[in-house]
Amino acid sequence: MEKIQTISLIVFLTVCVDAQKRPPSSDSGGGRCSYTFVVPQQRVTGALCLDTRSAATNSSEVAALRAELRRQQERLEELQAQLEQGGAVAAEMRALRQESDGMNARIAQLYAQLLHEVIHRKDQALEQRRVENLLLNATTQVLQVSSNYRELEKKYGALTSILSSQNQFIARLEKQCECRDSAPLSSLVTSDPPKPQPSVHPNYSSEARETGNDVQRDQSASPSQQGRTRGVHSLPTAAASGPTDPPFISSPVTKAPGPWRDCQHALESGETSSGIYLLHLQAANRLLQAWCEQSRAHGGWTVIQRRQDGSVNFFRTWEQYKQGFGNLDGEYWLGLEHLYWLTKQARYKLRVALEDWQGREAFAEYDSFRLEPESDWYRLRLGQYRGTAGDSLSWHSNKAFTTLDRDKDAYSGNCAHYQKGGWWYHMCAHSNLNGVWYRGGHYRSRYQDGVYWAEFHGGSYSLKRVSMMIKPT
Ligand SMILES: [Ca+2]
Repeated sequence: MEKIQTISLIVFLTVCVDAQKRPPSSDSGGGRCSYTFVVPQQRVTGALCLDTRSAATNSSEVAALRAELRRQQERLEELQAQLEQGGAVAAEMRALRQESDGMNARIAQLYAQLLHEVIHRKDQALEQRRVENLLLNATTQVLQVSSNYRELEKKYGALTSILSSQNQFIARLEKQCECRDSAPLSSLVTSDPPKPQPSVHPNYSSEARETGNDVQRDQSASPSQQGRTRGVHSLPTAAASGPTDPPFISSPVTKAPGPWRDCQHALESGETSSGIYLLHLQAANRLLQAWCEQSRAHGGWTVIQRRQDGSVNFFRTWEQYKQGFGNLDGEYWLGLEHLYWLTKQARYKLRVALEDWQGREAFAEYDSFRLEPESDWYRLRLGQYRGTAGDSLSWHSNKAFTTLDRDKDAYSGNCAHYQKGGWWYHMCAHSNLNGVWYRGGHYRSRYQDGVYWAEFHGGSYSLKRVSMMIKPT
């Protein structure tokens, strides 16, 4: 449909038909009109022409425009989506910023803590240095005290040694005094032992005569002579020596060699005279020499200890009490180790024979006697008492042996130190036959350190002769 639109301002309309270019027969779309609006305008003086030939292309342009529009819309949507996404990113950024702020605050807090810690550590280091200094001072003091203690110990050792030699010296002086009373001056120089008194006691008389000779040999024999004696007759188990004291002097075996299990064994084998016998302890497979008392109290007694003239110092160490010391035919101690093995062989009884300075005799017998091994400090195990001297040893039963250098007694100090000899001390003693041999009976000493048996004359009376003997029951 074609018509001419009339606009109020239209002056005239010219229709131009381009018949020449587009014949009606060839135009399948029918007659197509083209309009030319001539709009008078004040500025336009000429005619306006519209070329309607481009109408066909306009539709494609429109389509293209629409497509473009759609594309633009899609792009717009895309951008909107991106914008929305951007909003999320922004929110995320905000959150991150907040988090970062929080982290900063936390870092600041940690930094403050670290500073505090550093300051604290510094204080601690100062405190540690102070404690270290204190420790160092204390250690120095301990070392000083320890050094002082060692020094005191050395002094104590030296004093003990001096004391021991003084005891010996006093014993020698006493002997000399006695000699001065009964012998010419010349005999004082040779330090001869007291001459035995044949009338003192019939049981001791023969023994005492021998003693005089033995002691003389012990005191005056030259080292070479003694060495020769030992070279010939000494036993490997019978030697013990101290730094200052004479060693255990082995004497020649005066009797026919057995060897015997003990003196009772020798007696039963017909050896009826007293003297030194060679014994063989089968349990320990060891040989030892001992004095056998074959006449007193029915004989068969193995003498394990004897005092009679003060010729031997009994203020000795553990090792010496363990191995034995003295003169077998004079004063001696048989040795704890030998005693242990001896009394292991059978059940033995103990007889303690005592004699005072007036010649009065007494004895104490115990129906069993044995020692525990050295690991139990040679603890004494004693049986029932009988006798005339009184019981001054049962109090010491079940007690360990104590010496100058090994304190096993119940007293706060060392009993052996005060009583000057090894013994089975309890809280010190009711008896000690290994003390200082004082001449004359009652003695004056700061300590109760004589050869005493409390039930027989008390603790301040030092006995003249004592012996301890054992025999199987
Ligand atoms: Ca003690």
